[in-house]
Amino acid sequence: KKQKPMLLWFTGLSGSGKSTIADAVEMALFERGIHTYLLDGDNVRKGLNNNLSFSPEDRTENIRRIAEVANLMIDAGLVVLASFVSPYREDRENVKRIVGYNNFVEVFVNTPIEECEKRDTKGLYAKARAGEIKNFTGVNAPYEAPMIPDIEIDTTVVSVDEAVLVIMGVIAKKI
Ligand code: GGZ
Repeated sequence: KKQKPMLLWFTGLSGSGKSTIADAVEMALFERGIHTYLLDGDNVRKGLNNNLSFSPEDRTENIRRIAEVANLMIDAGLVVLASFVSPYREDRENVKRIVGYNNFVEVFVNTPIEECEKRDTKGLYAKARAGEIKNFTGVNAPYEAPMIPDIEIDTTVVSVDEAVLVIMGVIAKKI
């Protein structure tokens, strides 16, 4: 059976668990023989977008380029997973417009900032609190939560495995 290409967009704070869940969903899709590509900060901000900062303008450009790349991958027939803070509602709306509303699933990883900050896997919250990083989302830069995400996950309530089941359930109907 031919797979339906689409974009699964994970948005949320640094440390919310976006990439962990996206990785796990990608594995579950792989097990079903579905061809995927995962876009995240590690493979995008180090290459294609290595000239972009975390200013509002550069974040908008970051997300725009990612949407255009995802759109090409959708053309190639892939299920694309994208894991980015993407803090601006307008930028996420633009992603939907670029790839087409029917190809877009928004997953809001809504882990409370207290938990993200407690994890602080990269020590970035501590640096931001110390004033060493300006424009850090949730500390001194805004995060505009989705109003009506397709899926919402709080990792203090739901395990990674449970999150995968929820997401697979939603996309199984579309794929
Ligand atoms: C937010 C930052 C910042 C600032 C560096 N604000 O936990 P991480 O480390 O791996 O994920 C964060 C990542 C965010 O990059 P994105 O491309 O997803 O951001 S956006 O969608 O807003 O363009 C964090 C790290 O980069 N990081 N500085 N100031 N996150």
